[in-house]
Amino acid sequence: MKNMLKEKLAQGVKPLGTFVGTGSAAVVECLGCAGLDFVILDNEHSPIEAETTAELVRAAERRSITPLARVREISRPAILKLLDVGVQGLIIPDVHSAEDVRRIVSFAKYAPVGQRGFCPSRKDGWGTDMPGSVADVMAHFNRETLVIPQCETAEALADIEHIAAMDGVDGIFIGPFDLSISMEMPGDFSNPVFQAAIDRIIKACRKAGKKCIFFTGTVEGIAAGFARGFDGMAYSLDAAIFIEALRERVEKARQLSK
Ligand code: 3PY
Ligand code: MG
Repeated sequence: MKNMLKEKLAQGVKPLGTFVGTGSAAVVECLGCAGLDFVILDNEHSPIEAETTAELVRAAERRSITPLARVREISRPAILKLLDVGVQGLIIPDVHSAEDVRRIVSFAKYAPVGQRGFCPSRKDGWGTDMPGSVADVMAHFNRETLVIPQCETAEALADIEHIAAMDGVDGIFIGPFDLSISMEMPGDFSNPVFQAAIDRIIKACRKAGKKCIFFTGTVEGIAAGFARGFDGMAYSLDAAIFIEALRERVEKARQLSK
């Protein structure tokens, strides 16, 4: 299956997505109906595991919204299971070093780039959708699978030029909350030192020819992020969007009912 998000990132059409933590396939369908480009099925900060992820991927495919997953940890089973149920890219949190990234690539990409284990699985219709020989399938998934480590630790920031340039890395996803915490300025996003770190990450990605994706909790932040030069933006998370939209309506209804 062609990775539409990869294509949109290459074309510079400003793809927009959100995190999903509710584990609801109906919510994923709604996000597709609403016109988002990608969803990040959050296996880190929510109860979602690979089994639920498979159901959410089906919903995403039904509505042509690219399913990515954020992995729970840097381990072979955590990465392999998500790729085998058909997610088209990985966001990997809590990266501390180039060695972490080397391990991520070795689990996520087939030889010769990495050492991903091979088995017919949901991603290829259990062998019925294989695009050619085993070698062709390996090359296909290596090409179509996005591997995007997060830059959200001071250690990753310190080596970001090296990390962004590594083979098998398609881009970097900045986690502003954890990065600010790791830089000992929790939530102080306007701090010039924090802003300089963001510029450094963008520059490292540009120099390496890789994509840079940012997270924002506001609609204004989406436009500001694209204006700053991010290739993609992740806006908020499903539960928070639902609460905000509903709260607005509840408040309006209460005002109108006075
Ligand atoms: C962070 O801000 O730390 C993130 O990981 C965003 O999801
Ligand atoms: Mg984080």
